[in-house]
Amino acid sequence: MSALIQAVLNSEEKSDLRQFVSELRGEEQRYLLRNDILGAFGRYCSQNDKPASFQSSSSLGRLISYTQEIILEDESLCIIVRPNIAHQETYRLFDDLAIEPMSVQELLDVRDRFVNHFHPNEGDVLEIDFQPFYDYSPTLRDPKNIGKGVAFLNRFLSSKLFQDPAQWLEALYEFLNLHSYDGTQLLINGRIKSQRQLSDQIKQALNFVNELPPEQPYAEFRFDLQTLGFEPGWGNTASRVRETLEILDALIDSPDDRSLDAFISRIPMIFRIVLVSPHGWFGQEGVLGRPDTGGQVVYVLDQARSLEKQLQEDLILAGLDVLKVHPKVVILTRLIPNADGTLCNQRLEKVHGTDNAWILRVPFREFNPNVTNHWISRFEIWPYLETYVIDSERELLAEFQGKPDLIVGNYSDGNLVAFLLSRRLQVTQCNIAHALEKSKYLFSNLYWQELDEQYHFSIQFTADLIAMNAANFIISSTYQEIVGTPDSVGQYESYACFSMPDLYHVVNGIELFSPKFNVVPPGVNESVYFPYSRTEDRVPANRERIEDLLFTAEEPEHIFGKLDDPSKRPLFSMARLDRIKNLTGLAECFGRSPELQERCNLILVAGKLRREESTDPEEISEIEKLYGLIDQYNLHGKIRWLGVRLPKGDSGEIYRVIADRQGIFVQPALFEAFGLTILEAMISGVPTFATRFGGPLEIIQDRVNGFYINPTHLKEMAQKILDFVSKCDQDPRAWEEISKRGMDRVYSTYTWRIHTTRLLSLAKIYGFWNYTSKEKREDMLRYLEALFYLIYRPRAKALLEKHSHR
Ligand code: UDP
Ligand code: LCN
Repeated sequence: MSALIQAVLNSEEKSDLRQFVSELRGEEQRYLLRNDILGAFGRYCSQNDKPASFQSSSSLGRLISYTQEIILEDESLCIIVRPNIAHQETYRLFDDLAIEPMSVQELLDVRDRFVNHFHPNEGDVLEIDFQPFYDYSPTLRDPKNIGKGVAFLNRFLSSKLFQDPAQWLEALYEFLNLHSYDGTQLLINGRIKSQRQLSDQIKQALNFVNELPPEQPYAEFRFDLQTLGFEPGWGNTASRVRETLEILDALIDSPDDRSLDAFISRIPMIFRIVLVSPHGWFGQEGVLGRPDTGGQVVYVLDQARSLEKQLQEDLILAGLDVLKVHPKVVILTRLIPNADGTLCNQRLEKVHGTDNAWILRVPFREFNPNVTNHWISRFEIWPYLETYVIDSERELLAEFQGKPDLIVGNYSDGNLVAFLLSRRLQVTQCNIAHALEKSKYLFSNLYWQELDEQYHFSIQFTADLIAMNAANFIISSTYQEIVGTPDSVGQYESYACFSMPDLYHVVNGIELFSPKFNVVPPGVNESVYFPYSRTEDRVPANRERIEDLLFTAEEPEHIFGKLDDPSKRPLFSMARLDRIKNLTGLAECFGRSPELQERCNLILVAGKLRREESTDPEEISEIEKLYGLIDQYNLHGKIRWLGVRLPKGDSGEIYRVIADRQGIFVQPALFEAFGLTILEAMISGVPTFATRFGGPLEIIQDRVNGFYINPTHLKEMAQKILDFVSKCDQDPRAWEEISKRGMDRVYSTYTWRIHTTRLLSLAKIYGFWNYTSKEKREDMLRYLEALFYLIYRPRAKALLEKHSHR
């Protein structure tokens, strides 16, 4: 029984609990979420003249603050408490305050009953449970270590493996034997015939390289090493080869997890990488800001560039230039025949600024050309993915002239494709969620039947469950993406247990304590986004053009609004016109605050200006809402709204121009998984106010290098911005200080170099453990395939049938 509940029941606060419950019963709402619960308790406290300390620190107050949900039923209520991160308990509380714990199954039945989808006399629904598959793999204990999976895995598995030296040496020997590039053997050759010989030969090789000048290039002693049994891959100079051999020697004689990590991270195992991102407009120009096309495209392109560079550097360091190795990164996306002026109908496109990174576009099979010739929303593309995998596999094998070494999926569709491809090709699978849709839409699972017509969540959530469990490893941008914060549930956590009424119950959807999770945040393209103060790297003509575009140019085709006083401090925001991005909330906050309007102009770069130009229902409704707010609060003369697609360079200069005018960036999303615009604004030197719901909570440290805002409290949000503006008006150093600290934050923590070094090391280490521990995952993978064929596929087929009538 929860200590929190026990404390209330054992004290005089028991009567408060009784009264609070009876007041809840008097209200109409039967399903209360955390905000509703806190609101109701606040009202209870003020109506009953409770001191502030009661609300915050009484036993009942603490219980309430940990309560995520309350569902009221006729005879009792169901209370879901989350006393710790990633840990949830459910109780049934009767009116006489008798209390009993509830099982996950009972909770899911209650939820179904709430939406009138509980039919006990018609049999049970399918229960999906992954727990048995995780029972025999290691799990972390302490929630604070969630997201640091690889360090744990290394410690755990190596301690097991090192206990049996003979097995360990055999595993190491076999692993070293595995590596080759285009048919050329790497690391060790047939002259080393056993693990015992390996150890002897290493000592001989060390004696040999110890005699060489440290900087002597590998090419000059390659064949001497070959005679001793060593092929390329140990280093590019005598000193590098020596270091690598020494680490291996230590690993053989006295193994420990750190040297294992260091050794695996430096050996060449990865040459060809696929980054899968099927949906949206994936391109390098003219695509950003369209529905579904935002940060993910920016992320994957920057990641591809950075990975290619890192692979090149690593392979040179490993001495592989003697073999003329050319690492290759392929971004696999969808070819869209009707490309609306973009290059999305081009099969192959080189990624700018790289030697060998490419966008490979494979079309969906035609089915109904009225659909498949055009952009298809991410919510609708499910029917096309299975055949897309078959076609893509063929194209990838041709493109690489062989198999890739790593497949990285992006978002629900890309992760599903990565799963199917990895399964066919037997390659390590990494997942990146970017944003899991489930927690973005309130009650998206419970009301899936009502929402399915528009969103098809029944397919998407099934795909998510399959892909996240199949992945060898998952990288997340933040810790809270996995398990949330003390008071909010994480995105992955929301898959742990949920009901899809009439379809299935998920009693254990993902093991959050699995070492497969690793937090590896993205970076920002530093040649596009850099501090406004680096004037030597800025082009004055561009700056003037962007100033004109933002504040004065009259282009009714793309720009709405003429500023009465363009010299006022700009409040700037840039985002897709999604409901969740909540630019309309920012406009309303501005509209309701005459003081803000007095001191600032609002500048928005977002979506399109005309509803007729959009095919996306959410975008259309946001366009209408924005015009409505401009009229309602008479914001004419105080707002500019640019419906433009900016070339990449311009989008960097925009932030810098805002910084030149000591402006502010506001990111008002109702929820933001990560938020690349926040990094872009901060690195440019623009003080940033960002939503406290989601990733920004980890990027920004409130009042140190930026500010949190609560976009559901418009008055408080306006006040927080206003306070800062007033402070800066009095003393411009206040602006400069936050501006500088924002830049420092990004440079110290969010760079692509940090990201890719980490990603490649993870890929190698998980690859090593998958091979060495011969992890038995086949049972889980078979179960996942069953879900794919029995749930995913028929639903995707039904959607295809609907598409055939369009
Ligand atoms: N972006 C843009 N033009 C727009 C809207 C967005 O160039 O009209 C870019 C923005 O600079 C950022 C990305 O799209 O690089 C949006 O990424 P973020 O992570 O902030 O949000 P997402 O759109 O992925 O939800
Ligand atoms: C998707 C989102 O919604 C953003 O929050 C992220 O920044 C972006 O993807 C890149 O991961």
